[in-house]
Amino acid sequence: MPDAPKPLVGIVMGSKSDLPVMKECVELLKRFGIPHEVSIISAHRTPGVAREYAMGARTRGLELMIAGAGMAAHLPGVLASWTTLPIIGVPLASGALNGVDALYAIVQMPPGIPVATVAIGSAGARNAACLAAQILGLKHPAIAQAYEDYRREMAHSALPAGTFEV
Ligand code: RP5
Repeated sequence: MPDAPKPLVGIVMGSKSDLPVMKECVELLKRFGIPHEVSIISAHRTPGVAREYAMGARTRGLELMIAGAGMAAHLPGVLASWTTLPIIGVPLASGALNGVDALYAIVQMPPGIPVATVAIGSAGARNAACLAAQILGLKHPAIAQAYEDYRREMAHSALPAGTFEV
């Protein structure tokens, strides 16, 4: 049996409670045929693991990381501080502020260490996979094609089948 392709994307989330939403990101990456790995790493509960993971990512062949977190949501920024790979941050609605806290924490990175921030929750999780496909598609033609197919299918499903009365 041939070896599984090496992951290009590392999906990281702060808690297993983030998994139901981040699964939507994983499903889309699968659809685009993007090899990936999924980890649960907390920037505040396991900061050493977060550092090791980000520092070793490029050497292990990852080309970008997607990080989902809720509440103070420092995980994407912490990963970004330990690597020069692009980081996509997904704010999750897990606290009393419904994800607005996480959105601000992730999007408001000081200059020099960006995190490409997508929408709160499930729309963001899916858009993180789309953005990853767009970035990786610059180098990997099969991924660019898979994403174009997805966009075409989306356009078709938005078209009405015929005339209809409202
Ligand atoms: C963050 O705190 C996680 O990303 C999660 O969204 C939130 C709550 O974590 P749990 O208390 O459910 O583990 O670190």
